[in-house]
Amino acid sequence: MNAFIFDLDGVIVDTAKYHFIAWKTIAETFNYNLTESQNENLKGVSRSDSLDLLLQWGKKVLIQEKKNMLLNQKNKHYLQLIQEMGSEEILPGVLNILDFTKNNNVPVALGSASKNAQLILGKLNLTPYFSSIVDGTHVRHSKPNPEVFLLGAKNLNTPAKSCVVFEDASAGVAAAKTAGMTAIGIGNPEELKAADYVFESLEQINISLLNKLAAI
Ligand code: B16
Ligand code: MG
Repeated sequence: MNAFIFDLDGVIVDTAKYHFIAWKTIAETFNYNLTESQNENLKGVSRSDSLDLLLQWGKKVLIQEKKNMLLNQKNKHYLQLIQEMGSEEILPGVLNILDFTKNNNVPVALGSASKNAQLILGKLNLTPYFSSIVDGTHVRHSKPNPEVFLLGAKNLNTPAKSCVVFEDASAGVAAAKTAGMTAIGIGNPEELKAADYVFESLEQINISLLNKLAAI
């Protein structure tokens, strides 16, 4: 039996739109106009690495104290934006796959860069599906480093080669492949070329592929 490891943002729920609003507001404080296409490059990237990228694009250098202030400001705004979020925001196909894991005893972990992952899973009423939640508060290195997925595999007592990762970011797919796992890319096949399979949405994954992926 294999184990499944899910990324959060972009796979289970589309929080990227809220991260975008919050980062755009921060960028405006140093007169940088963050576009939606630039925001694509922040997907799967940790909060502090995202700020460093924004500062680099805006050609701005700040001392750590000021950076910490902006990081707190960004997260406060983001938390306000997701306050009303509920299970209606779960992406199509997610519940079907999670029910499949429950009915077939497939071990499931979360592998997310977000420090708000536990809060978000709770808002979506999805926490009971996960035997292990590994998020930005548990790892030192962010994706493409495989740490987050390797820790998930360890918590599930499953060897890396028997783990299947569902990811929307190319850095996440790279992390899964470096870990020696099977990677399912969710999104644009051009951006997720390194994945073993790519689907536009989890909804497109049928039961025969689920059985194969879970090695049932
Ligand atoms: P937070 P994932 C990532 O989540 C997001 O894709 C990325 O845009 C965000 O900056 C990062 O989490 C950190 O989030 O500010 O909540 O700690 O895709 O790895 O689930
Ligand atoms: Mg993601």
